[in-house]
Amino acid sequence: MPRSGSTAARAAAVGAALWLGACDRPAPAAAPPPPGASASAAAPSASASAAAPAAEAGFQPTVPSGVPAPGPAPAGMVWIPGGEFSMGAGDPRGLEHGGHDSMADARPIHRVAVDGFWMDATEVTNEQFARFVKATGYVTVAETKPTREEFPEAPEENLVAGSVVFNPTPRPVALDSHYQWWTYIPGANWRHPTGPGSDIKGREKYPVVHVAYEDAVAYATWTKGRLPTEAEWEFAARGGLAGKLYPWGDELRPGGKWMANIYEGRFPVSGGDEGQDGFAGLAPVRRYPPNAFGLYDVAGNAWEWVSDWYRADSYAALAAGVAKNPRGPQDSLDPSEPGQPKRVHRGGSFLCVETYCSRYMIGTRGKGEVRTGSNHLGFRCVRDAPRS
Ligand SMILES: [Ca+2]
Ligand SMILES: [Cu+2]
Repeated sequence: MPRSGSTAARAAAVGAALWLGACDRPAPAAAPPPPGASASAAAPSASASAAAPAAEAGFQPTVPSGVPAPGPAPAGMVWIPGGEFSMGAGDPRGLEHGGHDSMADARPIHRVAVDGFWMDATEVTNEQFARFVKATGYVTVAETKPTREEFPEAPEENLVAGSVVFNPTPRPVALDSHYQWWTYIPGANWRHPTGPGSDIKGREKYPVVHVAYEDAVAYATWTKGRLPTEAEWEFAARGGLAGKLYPWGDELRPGGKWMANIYEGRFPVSGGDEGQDGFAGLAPVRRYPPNAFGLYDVAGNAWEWVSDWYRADSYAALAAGVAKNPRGPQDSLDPSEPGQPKRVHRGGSFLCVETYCSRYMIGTRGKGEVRTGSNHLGFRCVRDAPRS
């Protein structure tokens, strides 16, 4: 059965649907599909899984450019030298902690070259985002009343500003419908991560969440930066290693040490997140070791928007040769929800767990509808080096 990667959506505002999120997979064919889902997308794809390549097949060495940093690092950023690398993920099923998803959208593994750039060492934090809002008066999508134009069929009472929040289930459930643990909460937004009763006092160093794609772009533009492309993100996250499952190597817990904030325990049950990695729920940035480029939390904690449109088949177009600074496809197509414009999410989150979603693995891909934020989705920015 195909499974999608990414978080549930804002259309829940209208009581119509909750788009699949970065970690979520479509319901089995027997269950009523969300509006807009195509029947073919829910059909089993046994042949695809049987043909899936072995996990490490197709990776060739990473060749960093060797281009030194062009100057002192902008505040909070690290230099990513660029170079050539193999992008994508093998089929992790059968591997320890590999989960149940073939990750077919991350193949073929293909060769990519990217130029060097500066990148935020961490996900953008609440304190950073607050500075932006203070300086500009910017209002995020989640803080804005959904319009009649956007949701022509919605009952008036459902047109209320809010966002999608992970809401643990009271008891164990079958992992067949994301509606069970994602809820559209009126009043949830970056200042109120789990709803009106919550705030970000004491959470200054936590990643900002509940940002839509356009919110992330607005922030990035204000900092004179931009969002990374998917290829830049993956080159950076791999830290110069080639074909590894994680930013640090092939073991989830090298020497027993936790390297990322993911989910341990029974998903998605209330109290199920055991927090063995140090955190149940979101963590402040910089609590786990950085990768070799100095980037923190590129696996786990919060998903990150990147600038590419999501298509399940976008890597197929890059199978031959070396793609130079690829910027992704011209349009979006998630076969599970073909009507929804989606951009790619990367890195996984504190909710990733092998029983449901193993996208803490570095080459894997998530995606989300562009106007939908959630409390496990953030971003980081990059900045181009001055042309020499
Ligand atoms: Ca955790
Ligand atoms: Cu996940």
